[in-house]
Formats: sequence, C-alpha cells, structure tokens
Amino acid sequence: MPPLSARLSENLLEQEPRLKIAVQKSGRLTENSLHLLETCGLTYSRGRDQLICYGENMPVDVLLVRDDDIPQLLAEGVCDLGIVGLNVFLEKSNPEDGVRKAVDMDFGRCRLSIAVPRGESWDGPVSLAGRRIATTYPRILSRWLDEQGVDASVVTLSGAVEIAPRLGRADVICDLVSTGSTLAANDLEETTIVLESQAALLAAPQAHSAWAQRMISRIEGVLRVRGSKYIMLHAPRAALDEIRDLLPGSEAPTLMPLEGLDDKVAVHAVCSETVFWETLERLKGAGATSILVLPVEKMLA
Ligand code: PRT
Ligand code: ZN
Repeated sequence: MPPLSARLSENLLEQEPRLKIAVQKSGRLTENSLHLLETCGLTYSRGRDQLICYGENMPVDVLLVRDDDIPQLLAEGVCDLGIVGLNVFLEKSNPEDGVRKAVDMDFGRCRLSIAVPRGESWDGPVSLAGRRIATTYPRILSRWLDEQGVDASVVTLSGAVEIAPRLGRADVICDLVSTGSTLAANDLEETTIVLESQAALLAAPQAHSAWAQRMISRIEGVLRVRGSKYIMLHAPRAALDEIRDLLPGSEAPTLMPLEGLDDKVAVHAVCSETVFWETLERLKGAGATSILVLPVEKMLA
C-alpha cells in the first residue's frame, strides 16, 4: 500500500494513469538515474518492499528492477520510460517491440571491447576467425562479427567473462570496459571497440501521455543545463564580432546598452559548451571586461 502522501497526490493531482519509470535497483546506474529524476523535480517515498518509489508531487512512480529486465518491461507496457545502458538496450530489445531511445544521458560511459590474452598477436578483426569469444552480449557481438565478415564462435556466459580464457572456456573475450583495470588484472589486452555505450532514456511505444512528454523534456533540459553556463560581460562595440565568435556554443547573445557608456555594451549569452579559463583570457584579450560566468539551474527550450 503506498503511503498516504502518495495516495493523496494520486487522487488530487491527476486522474490519468500514473507514469512508470524503470530504473536499475542496485548498480552503476542507480544513483545517477535517481538523482536525475530528483533534479527534474520528482520527490518520492520508497515503498516498504524497496521496489517502488511513489512520486509525491507528480503522478510518476519509479520501479526499481534489474537493468536487464527494463527493455522487456517497456515492451510489455508495464513501464513507460526506463534508464539503461545502450549496451543493454541493443542486446535485450527487439526492433518489433517499438521501444525507442529517447535521450542520450551523460553518465554510465563504457565500451564493449574485444580483449585478447596479453602478448597475443592482433591483426584486426580477422584475427578472430575460427576463435571462441566469451561474452554476455551475444547479439551485439554476432551482429558486429557479421559486419566485419568474420566467422567466429560466440560463447555466451552470464558473468565473469574475464576469466573465461584462463579456464579454457574461450580464446578471447568481448566485455564492457571502463578503466581497463579488470582486463589488466586478468592479463588481457583491449584490442578493438565493438560498441561505445552510455546510459540512455528509453521510451515505450505507448509513452505518449502528457507526463511522459513532460518528463522527457525535463530530462533533456537537465542534461542541457549541466553542460551550460551563462556568461555576462561588457564589450567594446568595436570588438563585438570577435567577442561573439569567442563565446563557446552560444547562438544569439543578448546585447544591452550601458548607462553613460556609448562605446560599450553588455553581452549576455548561454554557452552550451564548457567555458575554459583560456576562453575567458581570450575574451579579456579582445577587450571584454567585468566577465562573469554563472551556472544555469533550469532551462526549457
Ligand atoms: O543487477 P543488475 O543486472 O541490474 O546490474 P549489472 O551487474 O548487470 O550492471 P552494472 O551495475 O554492473 O552496470 C550497469 C551498466 O553500467 C552497464 O550495463 C553499462 O551500461 C554501464 N557500465 C559503465 C558498466 C561499466 N561502466 C563497467 N565498468 N558496466 C560494467 N562494467 C564492468 C566491466 O565489465 C568490468 O568487469 O565493471 C568492471 C570494471 O571495469 P573496469 O574497466 O573499470 O575495470
Ligand atoms: Zn544486469
């Protein structure tokens, strides 16, 4: 039974069905996913079973599940949105299910790579011909081998792929890598990348409700803001073109007159790229003064 606050919000806020968002219960994506939803304005209380977070201020609930189950939950219509690695999305979903990637996230980066025992020669994907490759991603790997025109045998494991060559179960592996320390600890060398991955927001085919659209656009807004800064400066009119060119990733800066200063204007711009100290030094070199860089809290395009 949801807590009183959740039941009240269900009754008071909306009569439409509640939006269900599937998030990894306990793993690498959990903290970032829940934090992202909180930044989108969602407050929730956790159910006693720890499987559902009941939204208190929106008709939105979060289901905490294993990441591998998320594409299927969306395909079956149990959940409307979900956050998983692109690797899981491509491995576990079927195109005919209609589940689509709605947004690329800025966390969970890793790569699915081929790794061979240290010291083994490597002449590109052709070196895999006739070999046994251990992986937990047989679909992605098989598709890639087809694209490369390489005939190899895929050994599907459910985990501990990195020890498969030592156990004699496979010759090489295809596994997720981020720092590479697991490969190094197992005397394996990364040779080629099969897939670059990061977390993604998935949307079920039925995710058309106003709240689904609202959450997608809020998530897009949060991600845009994270990489954005608001720059304010005073610029000599004569240097405006040069200064405008120096502002990173800004489309149309706002120009405002400065009281009592005819040869200068105030320039305000939202910059969508990182603003480095070097950029500020170049702006100063071009004649800009009173340069301020501020974080952007919210943005709705
Ligand atoms: O229980 P559940 O099934 O939900 O979790 P899980 O164990 O399947 O997933 P989890 O939490 O390990 O990873 C979730 C997602 O995080 C993955 O699907 C990827 O999209 C992403 N991710 C990012 C990673 C890594 N980085 C990563 N490093 N997933 C796994 N790893 C593994 C890697 O394979 C290696 O064994 O972590 C180990 C350490 O990596 P190195 O290279 O830093 O040593
Ligand atoms: Zn998993």
